[in-house]
Amino acid sequence: MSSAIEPAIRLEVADAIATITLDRPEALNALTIPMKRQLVAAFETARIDRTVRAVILTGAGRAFCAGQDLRERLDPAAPSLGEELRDHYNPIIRAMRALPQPIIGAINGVAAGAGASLAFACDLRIAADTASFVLAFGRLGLVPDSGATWTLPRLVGPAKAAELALLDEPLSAAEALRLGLVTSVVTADALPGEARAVANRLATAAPAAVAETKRLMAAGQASDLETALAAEAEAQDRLGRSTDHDEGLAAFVEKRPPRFTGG
Ligand code: LHQ
Repeated sequence: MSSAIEPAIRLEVADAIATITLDRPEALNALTIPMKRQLVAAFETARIDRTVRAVILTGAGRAFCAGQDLRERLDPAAPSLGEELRDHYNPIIRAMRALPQPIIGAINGVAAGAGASLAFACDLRIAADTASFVLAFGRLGLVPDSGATWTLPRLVGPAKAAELALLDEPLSAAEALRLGLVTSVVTADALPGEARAVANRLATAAPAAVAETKRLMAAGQASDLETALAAEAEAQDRLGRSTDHDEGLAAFVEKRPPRFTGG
């Protein structure tokens, strides 16, 4: 299935993978209000599609996303920045973090401002060697937003996060790899194939286990050890009664790859 969601978000579903493309290359995929609404809608479409086991988020053209469309902000009728965040950005980040399926950010070029925040909200990131991350908020007299104050310190540690946020220096793909912010760096030509390969691996994993892993890893960031231990036991109890767990055990004994069905 392929559908063009107006105005500049593309959603394609094929072989259990939903690919969401920010598609406004002439403005480096800078985000307008209609795009943000459609991005939330695209994640919702992926969420309720039971055939979708993994999501790829990427950008068309030479950039991943240049963040907020700054020209749109010049409109005197533009909402206040607080409204903009509460009504348009925060719902995207919530949708991404609450999505049961894992999201792979295929970072094909520069990710700036809220574009970097989108990349940080993915579960895994793969970068083209031409990609870079730049917070860019400070030079506009703003704080990092769209979850970046929460995600970035958790991804790279507080010291590096402070450096990136306060100095606004671009972080290269190579440096992002060294920090563990991205899983791998490939050429721009190889990026779509590499993203699909990782998505395929996730699409053949047990979906409930993947969803619970994503949920528990996030919850673990904000809880104490006892709470995490209890949450793991509760989830494992449920997963232990699933047919996918039976299949995993059977596959081990029969020395074959498991075929998970989501049961
Ligand atoms: C753009 C943009 C853009 C419009 C490139 N808007 N057109 C902010 C406020 C509101 C609410 C809440 O949160 C936020 C969060 C944020 O996202 S703040 C950060 C906003 N983003 C930026 O400050 C990044 C601005 N862009 C840049 O610094 C550069 O364009 C980068 C470093 C991304 C890329 O540089 P270049 O490769 O040299 O490309 P370029 O600057 O020549 O851009 C190409 C075109 O894209 C150009 O249009 P033109 O018609 O002149 O060819 C740019 O105007 C347009 N573009 N970013 N954010």
